Amino acid sequence: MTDTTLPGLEPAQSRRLLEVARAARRVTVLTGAGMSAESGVPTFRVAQSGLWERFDPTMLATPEAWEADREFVWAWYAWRVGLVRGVEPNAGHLALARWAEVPWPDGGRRQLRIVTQNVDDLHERAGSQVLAHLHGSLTAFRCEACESPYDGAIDVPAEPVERLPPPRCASCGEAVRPGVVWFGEMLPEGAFDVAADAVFDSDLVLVVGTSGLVYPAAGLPDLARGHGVAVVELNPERTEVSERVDIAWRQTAAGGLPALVAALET
Ligand code: BV8
Repeated sequence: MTDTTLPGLEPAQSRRLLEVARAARRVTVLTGAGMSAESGVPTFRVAQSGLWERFDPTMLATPEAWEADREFVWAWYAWRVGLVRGVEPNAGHLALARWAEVPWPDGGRRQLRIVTQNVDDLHERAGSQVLAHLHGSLTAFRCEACESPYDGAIDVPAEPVERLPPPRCASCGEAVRPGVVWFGEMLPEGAFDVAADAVFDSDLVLVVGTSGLVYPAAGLPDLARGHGVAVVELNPERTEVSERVDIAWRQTAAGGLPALVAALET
């Protein structure tokens, strides 16, 4: 095993992280918007591009905004659907998919579980399974009234438009809404419990690309740490969780994860 120094870490921290990662048979990765940033998907903290730059996403991603103006909020989601369809998983997503395949010294399998706050499908398109989409998914739509799943076409305008009528439910005729969790809404049934069980049952929790501001997701690293699990943050910036992790790795997802997995593969 070559003594690799991971980009963005001091040699001693790099050795420590590699030691923990090599010994970790059960790894849970908690990802936020920064995981998809290098694919070209804007994070929540960075001003949305173009038409939406003057709107605060945390004000748009609410039941109140939807009730107030469905066509305005639907246009934002249709734009995001088009954006995600037009990008690819980045090297960080692909590295996580490879990590799951790195054999355990006795030839067994490592267990890599992904819990994401992201509503895109880039982990899945990179070949990973996602244990929990804590905040729902941009690829799932349902009737706002009878909750029938909607699997019809989602028309994405060629150019961003400020208003777009949402599709209507085939069963009851009411408006179709995105299958995401808005601020003030409960998480999908059981999602948080599944995520908490995963961090409790881990040798290593890696927190990638989240500002750690949105609860209850932001409480998962503390749960891990309180349970004696090693917690590492991978984020180019300091965040709300930085003081509460064992190693704060100031690197990007696509910069750090491929280097870490390559070191595990040697
Ligand atoms: C809940 C889906 C129980 C939608 C999202 C008052 C009333 C009601 C609730 C609350 C309240 N006060 C507080 C709450 C709780 C609230 C909350 O936490 N609010 C915050 C703002 C204080 N939470 C909720 O409402 C949750 N539900 O609590 O239910 C309940 C119910 C009713 C009443 C009481 C309690 C539901 C929250 C889910 C919201 N939905 N998304 C959509 O996408 O449209 S949240 C959305 O924003 C994302 O999913 C994500 O979770 C969050 C953004 O956070 P991040 O992912 O961290 O992204 P961010 O942009 O912030 O940061 C990016 C990071 O990446 C940065 O650190 C950056 O440095 C880093 N980065 C950048 N580039 C890279 C990088 N890292 C690595 N590599 C790079 N290249």
